[in-house]
Amino acid sequence: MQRIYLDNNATTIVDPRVKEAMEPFWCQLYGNPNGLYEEATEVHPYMRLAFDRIYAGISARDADTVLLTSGATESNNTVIKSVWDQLIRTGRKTRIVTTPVEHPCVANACRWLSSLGVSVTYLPLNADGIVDRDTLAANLDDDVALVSIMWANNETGLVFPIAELSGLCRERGILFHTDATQAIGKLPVDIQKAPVDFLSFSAHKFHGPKGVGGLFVRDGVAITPLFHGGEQMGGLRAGTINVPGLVGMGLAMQLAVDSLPFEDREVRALRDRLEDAILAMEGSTVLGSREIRTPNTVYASFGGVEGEAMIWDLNRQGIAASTGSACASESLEPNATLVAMGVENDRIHTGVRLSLSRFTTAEEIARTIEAIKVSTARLRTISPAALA
Ligand code: C6P
Repeated sequence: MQRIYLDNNATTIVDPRVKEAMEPFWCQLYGNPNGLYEEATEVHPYMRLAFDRIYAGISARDADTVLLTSGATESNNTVIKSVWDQLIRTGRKTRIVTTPVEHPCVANACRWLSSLGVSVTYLPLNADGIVDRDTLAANLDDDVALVSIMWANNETGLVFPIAELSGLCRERGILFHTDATQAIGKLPVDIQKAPVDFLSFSAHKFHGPKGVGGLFVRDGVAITPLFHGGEQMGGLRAGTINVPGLVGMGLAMQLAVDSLPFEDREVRALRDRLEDAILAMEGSTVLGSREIRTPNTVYASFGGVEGEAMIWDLNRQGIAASTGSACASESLEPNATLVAMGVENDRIHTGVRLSLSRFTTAEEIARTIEAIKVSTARLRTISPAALA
């Protein structure tokens, strides 16, 4: 049985063109780029090309900085701890403003700062499940060091109005960070239109390799390194540069941007077909309006069917999906995103995240729809909470 992969918000298949582009950097072009000999310098043009592709992908300017990191977790930690070091520890500001639906690498970094006595404000979500301009405006004052709001949520796919929110912070002179991990490759990400100061991303979410990501830092914004060590990245991110990862991420970024029209048309159409079929099933609901969601994501609830049971049953039928964030899949706590969105208790454990990619086919979606019907029917006959 050919398996169907529908957990693309957790990670994606590496595009074969990206794999091929990385190939020479294992056994041929393996020099440490900080060396002074030919094996080192011969990788420089490939690194430059990769950085050019990354800068172009988010419309960064030459004077801006993009740090190569190990992924969005590191990028997000760098921003939050750097702002603490620069503005809060020094007594210039006291507060961080964020949302209750950030990925754990933002949420737990903020929690750690709270344990040090930093005040963290969690903005309430509006009826659409996002933060609006007025809510942010009402929570800003001169004490705010940083606003950190994700571009798109990894579980629901809901998209936050980052251009508007970052524009507001720019007007007030407050630093703005966005975790764009789930936005790159799904939506246009243009930091000339959205005046953010920091932006994080991870290559493996857009058909690049795992363990490599980036942090955009706007020109003129100071940053304290998370890692102390060598002089790589101008001393802002020490550690030997992951050349294969950088080369792979550069091409993956370019392909992701080139694929945006396809994502918006074809992937969205498949997602909508899946979503329409789910909504036509008795007792099923979908979280958040599809107009403000990433085109690849649907977070569905099959009334009376435990999300985890559904995942196991779909897995038996050859389909990979999740109940939410992969890194929280072993947690027994109720899903924080759903709690923040005010989802009723009896629905909180019934969520299933289905996330497509540009590699998902119409035939796979047709098979998934049939499999969901089979799983729901089977599980409702054995679940005590099932609908009558
Ligand atoms: N979300 C998910 O299943 P790393 O692991 O550092 O490459 O990316 C972390 C990360 C940061 N921000 C957002 C919005 C994310 O979605 C992720 C990864 C996966 O939803 C794995 S937990």
